[in-house]
Amino acid sequence: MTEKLEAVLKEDRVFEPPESFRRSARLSDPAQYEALYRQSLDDPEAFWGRVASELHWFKPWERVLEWEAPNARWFVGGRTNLAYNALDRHLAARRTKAAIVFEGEPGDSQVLTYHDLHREVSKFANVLKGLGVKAGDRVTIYLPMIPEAAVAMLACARIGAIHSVVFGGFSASALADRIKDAQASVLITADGGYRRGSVVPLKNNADEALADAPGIQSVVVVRRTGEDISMQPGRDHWYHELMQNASDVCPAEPLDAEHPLFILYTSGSTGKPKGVMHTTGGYQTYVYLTAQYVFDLQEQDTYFCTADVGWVTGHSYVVYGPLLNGATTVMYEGAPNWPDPGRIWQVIDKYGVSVLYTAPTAIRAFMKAGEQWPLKARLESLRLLGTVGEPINPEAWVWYYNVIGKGRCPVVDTWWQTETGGIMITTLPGVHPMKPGHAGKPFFGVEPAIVDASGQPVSNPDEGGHLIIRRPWPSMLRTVWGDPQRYFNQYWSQYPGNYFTGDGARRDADGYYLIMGRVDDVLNVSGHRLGTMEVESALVSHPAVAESAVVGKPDPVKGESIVAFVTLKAGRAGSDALKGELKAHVAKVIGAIARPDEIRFTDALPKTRSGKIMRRLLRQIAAGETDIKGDTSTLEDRAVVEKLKAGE
Ligand code: 6R9
Repeated sequence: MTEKLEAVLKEDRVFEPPESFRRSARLSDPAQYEALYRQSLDDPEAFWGRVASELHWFKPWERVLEWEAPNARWFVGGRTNLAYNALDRHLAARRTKAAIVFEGEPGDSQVLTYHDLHREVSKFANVLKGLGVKAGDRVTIYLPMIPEAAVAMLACARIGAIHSVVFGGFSASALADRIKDAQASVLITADGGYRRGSVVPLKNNADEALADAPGIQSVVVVRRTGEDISMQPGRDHWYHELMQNASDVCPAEPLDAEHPLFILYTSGSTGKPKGVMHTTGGYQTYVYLTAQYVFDLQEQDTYFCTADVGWVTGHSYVVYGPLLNGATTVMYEGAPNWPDPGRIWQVIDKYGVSVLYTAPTAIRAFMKAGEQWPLKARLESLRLLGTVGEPINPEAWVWYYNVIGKGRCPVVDTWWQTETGGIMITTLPGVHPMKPGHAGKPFFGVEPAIVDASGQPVSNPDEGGHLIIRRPWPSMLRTVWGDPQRYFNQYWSQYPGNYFTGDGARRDADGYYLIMGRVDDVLNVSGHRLGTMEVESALVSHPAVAESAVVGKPDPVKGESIVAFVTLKAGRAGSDALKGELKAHVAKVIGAIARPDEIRFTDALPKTRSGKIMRRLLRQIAAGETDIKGDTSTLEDRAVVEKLKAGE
């Protein structure tokens, strides 16, 4: 943790919110933040009740919160519908305003007004009903970043079906695992999607997955690339054909506030990815408010978040947060640097984007490609910049601020997780001075703390510890799908009554949080979470592999790269060809994002006497450190470490 920290701490400049921004910001006075924050902690029921009442409820709640750790219920007894709040609620004042502006990788584009989106969602909700989908049923969505992805999510929300979006970059077997775990009955996919000039064969992957996931009764296929694909009669249907005959009248279902909204799979330190479950009333209230204040959303904004809907950022801040606020959200299909590193800046100029939200790994890649690319664009529509997904190194922060924001756009460094549903720690753009590398202050209603292993708060400013959250917030995950025990063990057992984030952090004398990264066996590769165990079990499923241990290694662009130490079965010899084969095997089992960057063959792995792999040592070896620090007294065989260091 200390090495990571040193890199982060080099910058000590503080940047005030630019005056031109502050003048028209929703909040511009630190005293306003302090007063609202205090209210949100002193009387959370009054605070969140007030926010929720800005949305539509078919039936008012009886109690704002019922809390008995680890189970929270928000807006108890209330009935509402997120699709209604994101669409119908805006029709009177914003009917012809652009809701979704879509840019395809090949350069095609499409604009859906609130009226259009409301119609498409209503029709697709009727399509789902026609396929027998009922409230509470699970629908898996495996689509590229095209408007139909948002339509499908909102259509599920409209009828109370629970969506489970699976990132289009995941493999057939990862898709099959997620379909089976959720026991989904309908799959929505496309013939293909565009990525870096080639076609991702989504339907072929889906067919392969379905051979192993027979619970799916109907598949809806969006025609995107025109690929030749096979359609299984009776099971597979074209989206456009079903939509042609669907009625555009579908009243939003009045759902219980705690009705499940979605499941989203994410990696943990042990076992298979877990299905994080979010519910309706609290989630919509929290993402509505965070999108509004953190991005300072105003009527004339054009907002662009580059995340894929396959990740939580795509759920909360491509689709739900902006639409709940009646904003215009840009969806971009492909890679932001395809066909060249100027693409993202062109998209910003083309649509006049005013708020940009992206990941540090993308910023570092743009830095590496050179200033000439953004300098070719005007970028004058931008007024606010955001980052998410991993710690941002101050160098990248300052580049983003100067080269992209030209010193006139505040940068919000937003810390949150799949489990938290919405942004938890950030500066507010018109209010707080910015410190590069520090995420900033807790959002309204969030009470973080930094504790040592025994749960005692650390006593000094800038002292590192585990980041926990002391009380429930509206968009908190409610459970791990099908596994309440794992929900308890993972998040609530270490510090009873408190939510454990899995991150290390420190807080400075001004109350700014600095996130130091995961303290568990979760990697963060290009802002994507991956469990070391997932990659290890993919490797071990190859016939040549006896055992493997996977660790992260600091990487200047990706944040972390994946290094796999592998021991082979008797009679198998390591070779470059086998390294290539193992990398391809992992990509096939999980998806390209999990492909190891480096494979190292070894005779043995360093273990404790009780047989636990000592990853701490492997991390140091992977990083090329020669002087192995820390306690090695429990190591069973010191010679193993010497050999690994020597690269044998
Ligand atoms: C939203 C999202 C969550 C993990 C989280 C932390 C890391 C996210 C960060 C950050 C430092 C930030 N993380 N934002 N670290 N600064 N601004 O990314 O969700 O995919 O679940 O990842 O990402 O380690 O625990 P998710």
